[in-house]
Amino acid sequence: MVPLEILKFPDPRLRTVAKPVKEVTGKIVALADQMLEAMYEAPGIGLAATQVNFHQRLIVIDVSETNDQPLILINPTIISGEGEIETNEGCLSVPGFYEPVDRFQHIQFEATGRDGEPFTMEAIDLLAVCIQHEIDHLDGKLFVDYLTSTKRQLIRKKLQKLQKQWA
Ligand code: QAP
Ligand code: CO
Repeated sequence: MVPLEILKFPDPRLRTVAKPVKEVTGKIVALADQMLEAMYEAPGIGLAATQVNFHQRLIVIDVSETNDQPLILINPTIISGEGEIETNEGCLSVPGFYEPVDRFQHIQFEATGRDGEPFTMEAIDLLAVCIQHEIDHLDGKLFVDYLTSTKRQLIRKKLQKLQKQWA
């Protein structure tokens, strides 16, 4: 199988708003499994379909130290959030940059699983942060959007320069 390519900021395709998954087909499950592979390979703790240029509401996450707790969340929605936590966030689409971002510390969310069954769940701390970060991707948002425009422009310039070197 062809490995998935991860889009890099400021690629305009990262601004696409993803469409809800209508049905959890074999194709969706196969994409989710490939995304998990790409995420572990990176290595990362979360990846949204938007980042691999599939504009459907699907994210994969594994915040465990042992890389054995994969989560596949289809059509994830935050129902409620409380508290605040600041985390040094990074992103596979913004390689090499980490900046503090404030998010809810505790969330309740709903999603559909790999088996096509909807469920609701609670998450705290890093998992809660990661889910919020990945859902942002599905809405065309990046963590750099929470930084000052000066910082965001600096990151954009540095990444554009690097990408010209790679091309
Ligand atoms: C989102 O990000 C996240 O810059 C997931 O060179 C990150 O997996 C949520 C990565 C932190 C909360 C806290 C970043 C890999 C991975 C890089 C990632 C890099 C290599 C980022
Ligand atoms: Co990201």
